Amino acid sequence: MMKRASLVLLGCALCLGLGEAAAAGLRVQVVDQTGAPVTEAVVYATPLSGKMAHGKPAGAIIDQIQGRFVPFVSVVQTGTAISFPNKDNVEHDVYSFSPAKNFDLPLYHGVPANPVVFDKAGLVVMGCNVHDKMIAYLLVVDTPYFAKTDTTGFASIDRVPAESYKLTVWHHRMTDANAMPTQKVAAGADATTIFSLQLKAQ
Ligand SMILES: [Cu+2]
Repeated sequence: MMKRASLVLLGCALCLGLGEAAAAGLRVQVVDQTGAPVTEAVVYATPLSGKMAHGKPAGAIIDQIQGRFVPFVSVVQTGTAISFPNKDNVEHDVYSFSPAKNFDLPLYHGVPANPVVFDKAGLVVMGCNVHDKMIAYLLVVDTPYFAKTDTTGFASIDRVPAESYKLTVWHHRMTDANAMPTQKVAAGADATTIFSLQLKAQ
């Protein structure tokens, strides 16, 4: 029986592709200055050792649905190709003047032929040049370990190698977007790291 159990464990470690490092998770809660949970905050973890899983990041999608970008907030690893399908009956344009990605997809229906590759870390704020209310935020980060908080303010970054990380948090209503709070944590400590943000009114 013992032998069978150890084989099962070995099989699981191999299927996760983690090599000798055990998998662990990072759990974060984000609250605002009143203690209320903050949804749509981005949390990302940078290994202090600098070691990260290699490989091309999977692609991502930001839809246009009923005159809105969906999701409103995204986070991807540097190098990710994002497709921008327009699911509305009216044409939309997608553009950004952000230093991390200055681009424009001229007015279109359907799915543009080529995705946009986000090859530089930083914040990308996107809009549509015919619908001023359309806005989307994309944080491009130099790590594959990231998550977004849910409506209860919690985010889990799962299956990270068991080591120490710098956790960074960003939210689109932060009073100072250039001062993203950070905390150092060890994965696997089984604790929730709490961030308290100063947010502008909605
Ligand atoms: Cu539009």
